[in-house]
Amino acid sequence: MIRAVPTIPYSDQRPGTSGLRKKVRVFQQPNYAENFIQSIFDVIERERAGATLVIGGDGRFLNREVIQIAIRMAAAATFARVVVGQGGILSTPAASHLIRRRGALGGLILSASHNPGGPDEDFGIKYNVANGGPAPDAITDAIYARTKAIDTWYMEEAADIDLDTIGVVQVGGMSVEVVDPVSDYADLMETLFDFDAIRTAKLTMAFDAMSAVTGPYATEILEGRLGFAPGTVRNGTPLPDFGGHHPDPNLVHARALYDTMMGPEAPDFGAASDGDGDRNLIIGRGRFVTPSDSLAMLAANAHLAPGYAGGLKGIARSMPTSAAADCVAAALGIPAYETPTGWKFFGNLLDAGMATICGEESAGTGSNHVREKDGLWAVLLWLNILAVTGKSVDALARDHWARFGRNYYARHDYEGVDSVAADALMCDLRDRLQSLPGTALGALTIAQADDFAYTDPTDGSISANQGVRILFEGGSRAVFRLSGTGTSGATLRVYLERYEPATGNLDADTGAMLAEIAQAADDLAGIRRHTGRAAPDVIT
Ligand code: VG1
Ligand code: CO
Repeated sequence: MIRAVPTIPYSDQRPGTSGLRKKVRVFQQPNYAENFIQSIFDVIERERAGATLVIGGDGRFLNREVIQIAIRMAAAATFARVVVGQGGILSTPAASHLIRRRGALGGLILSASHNPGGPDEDFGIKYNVANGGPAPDAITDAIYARTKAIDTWYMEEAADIDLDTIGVVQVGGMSVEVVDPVSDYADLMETLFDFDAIRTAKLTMAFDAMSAVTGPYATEILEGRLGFAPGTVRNGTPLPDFGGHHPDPNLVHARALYDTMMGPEAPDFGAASDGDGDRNLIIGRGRFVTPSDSLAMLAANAHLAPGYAGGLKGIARSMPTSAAADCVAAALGIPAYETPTGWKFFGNLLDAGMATICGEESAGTGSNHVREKDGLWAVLLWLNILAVTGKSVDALARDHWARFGRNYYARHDYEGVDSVAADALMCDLRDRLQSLPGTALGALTIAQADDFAYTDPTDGSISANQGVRILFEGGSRAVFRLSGTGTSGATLRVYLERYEPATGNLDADTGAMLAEIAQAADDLAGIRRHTGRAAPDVIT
């Protein structure tokens, strides 16, 4: 029996950089999750009959409840089959893989990624399409439009299913298949990387799963299939509140790992992943590798792994990501693409075979094996490269810089800023763009200033207003944009980059190398004047 439930629209269901993210309390309002899910189903109304839908999440607070709702609604929406991870668990890259493998129409990924979880923290819903990647703007815009008009949602009158037992059950006319969330994904990794070489190299490692979704995947692959010592995976059990921490693998929130890797007992390799398993933090013994550098180093060495032995078609990076990967692309004689922030912009390039490896400065790296960034994939590619070359992370980084030069890089985040003040700062900058070239700020001179706009080379779609770029003479850069994943106030992100050629100073302190640009960025944008903040909350 299908029940039609009358509802009224919410005005705040616009998907951001990566789906709809709100406080749990917002999602707990009557009909809130239902309205959004029904809006997704309404947008795909013509394709959904008889189709397969993948559902899974990162295990955070509210995950199971929303999965049960989504299953009942999918049955009413005439899907033929739902594939759901056991316990409601699927990492974002594993969900992407499952969508592709099962030929699903799409998937619902329940996560707020690196944002904290728990009754007073964040939840999120993201729709991915048939290629396994996040829905492109045209679809998220249509979903948002639908949320503003919705008046009814539909569900099959059925009880909750048992999410913990692998097998198939019926909900109305639809079958629900509860699957092992790890095995398909782990098998895929074995096809890409030389597990024997990694095993034989006898590397030591610490992996911090941050009490988030990667725990079961990392335990199976690293300790199970690759033979790393028990205990290599730390915080390996997904918890609804991530143990009260931010599951954000950066130098602030993964501080314990950083301290281990800088200490006397450091293993060869350290890594961490985020709430939903799509980000990675890479730290060698005594050497932190910025995500932008990691992208470049992985791209330069990817051919050492079996999955990429044939070489790369192209490298894509988001605009705020440093240009280190562009240097590698130039050396390899392959194209480099610069896209707006968010993985949804890589999908078309990957589908068209134009790019093989993609990355973002926010600790996201991935390839054409799925259509999401993939934390463990990056870790395994690093391990494969270390095993084959016999080099340490530090040596590999130094060799890379000696060949390509070094892009000193940092991101300064000002979190929970008053939205009106943040908008005013950005408007103010945008208004002055045309008059900025030629302006001197200390020793720096502005060569070019613009608001980044991207034209997708495969379908010609245009995404404008993707961040203000201030390019200085000599190749240094400051970029300003507002986050599209936060749930309270605004987060201002300021990205700072300075290129030092191979003949330059390759082993300097990043903060010192960027101090002049940071000062220029503050002077130019009036960060203190607009936000009242004297310093960033987080530097990554
Ligand atoms: C941030 C990152 C972006 C990333 C996005 C989703 O977006 O900057 O690079 O793709 O999070 O990552 P924003 O709009 O807050 O800057 V995840 O791991 O949170 O799904
Ligand atoms: Co994530």
